[in-house]
Amino acid sequence: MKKGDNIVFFSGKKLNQSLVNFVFKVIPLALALTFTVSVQAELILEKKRPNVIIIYTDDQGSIDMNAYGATDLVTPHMDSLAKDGIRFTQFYSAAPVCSPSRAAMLSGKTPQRAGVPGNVSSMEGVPGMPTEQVLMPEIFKRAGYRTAHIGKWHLGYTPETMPNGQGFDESYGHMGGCIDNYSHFFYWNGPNRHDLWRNGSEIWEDGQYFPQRMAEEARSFMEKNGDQPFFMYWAINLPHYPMQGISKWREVYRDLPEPRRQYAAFVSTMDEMIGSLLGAVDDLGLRENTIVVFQSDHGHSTEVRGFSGGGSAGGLRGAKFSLFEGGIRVPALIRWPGHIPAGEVRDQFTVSVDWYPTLAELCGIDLDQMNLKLDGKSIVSVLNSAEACTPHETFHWQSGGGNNNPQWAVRNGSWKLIGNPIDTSAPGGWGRPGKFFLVNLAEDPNETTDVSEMHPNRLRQMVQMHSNWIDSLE
Ligand SMILES: [Ca+2]
Repeated sequence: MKKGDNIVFFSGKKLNQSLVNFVFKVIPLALALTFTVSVQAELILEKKRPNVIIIYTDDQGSIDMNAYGATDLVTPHMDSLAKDGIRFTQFYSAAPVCSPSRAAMLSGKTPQRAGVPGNVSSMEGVPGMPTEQVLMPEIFKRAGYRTAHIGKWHLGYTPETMPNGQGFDESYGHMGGCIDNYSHFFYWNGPNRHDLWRNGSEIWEDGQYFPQRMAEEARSFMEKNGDQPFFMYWAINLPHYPMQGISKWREVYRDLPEPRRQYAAFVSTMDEMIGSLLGAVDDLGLRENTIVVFQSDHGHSTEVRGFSGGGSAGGLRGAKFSLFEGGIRVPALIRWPGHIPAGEVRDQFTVSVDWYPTLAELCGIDLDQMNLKLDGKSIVSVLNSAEACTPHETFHWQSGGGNNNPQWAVRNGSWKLIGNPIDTSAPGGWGRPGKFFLVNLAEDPNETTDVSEMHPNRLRQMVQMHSNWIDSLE
């Protein structure tokens, strides 16, 4: 029944009894039925809305998974996501370090526009991600989802910038950059302090293995919320140092050389925890109606706390902190059985900021009226076809250094220019190879040779692109 029908009936001057009956009995009944049907339809629609799980790993190298080419690691559960979903080969993090990478993914904006250009403090009482940003959990919450943060945060350590202040209904984990996985004390510098929280209150779980606890929390959240669509951000703090893999995996890798041995044990421990989560998804009958996204926050670490690097970017140059490919090109996967292709590979240029509009589109959440000004673009067309165009002709990065010669990069098509490059994978210590590093990735994917002197016009053009982008931020 159309809305206008009522007006026609009520505007009639002579109403006979059957018409009166129709107006006062049939219409209300029809309206009531319509209402019931539409409410039921809404409930059904709501039930059918897919759940979202984002598994965001920490300092996992570009190829540290069998599906990406590692031959010395055991990673069946991560590989299963590639087998049952889509694997990306040119997927970038928006930053080569923890906080800005997370801020960009959760806000759909470059770290500069999200207000988190560098790592935020791991000290209680210091704010992080500006609260005026509308994060992905906030838009899912508005759409009727139950939202959870599990694991690492590293985006602010004040009540309003901790997860419950930024759109998460539930939060379990640590607020700073890294912890010891048994004592849950901050593991970077002193003063040594405890860092484990549930919904904004400090909790103590002395001696309990944090990776296992995260997997249990994830299962328990899904058990409680299986009837309502949920959005879960599992910021798993592995394989970030300290390297604390379980003894079973340390034994498996005992013959690998250091530091790969300890890193490998931690990667397989992480894989086992991911397997536990995926098992819970299956046990609860949620497999078909749950989108699982997987991504590393940036490249592997070559810091001394990680034994100067057990991770691998394969042939790619660079690591964590570097804008060479090994710092920002990351393993990334998405699975949604029956809805997106299984076992396929996508080579298009895609970026972590794309998850926000992509997941919103897949879940039927309309962002058009929200004036969000995202840098991310929906990659639903890329999911559907290996032939679809990349939505990013150009993307920009800037990292570290403040206003004093920060490292920056711009990729335009297959060309990439890095300004003030830092090579954190250089043998013998971190290197600074010149002022500019220009490369055509189609010809030199491992960024072996700077060709800026051979292509002065392109160099000039791309420096200008960067400068225009910086101007656009102000
Ligand atoms: Ca990290």
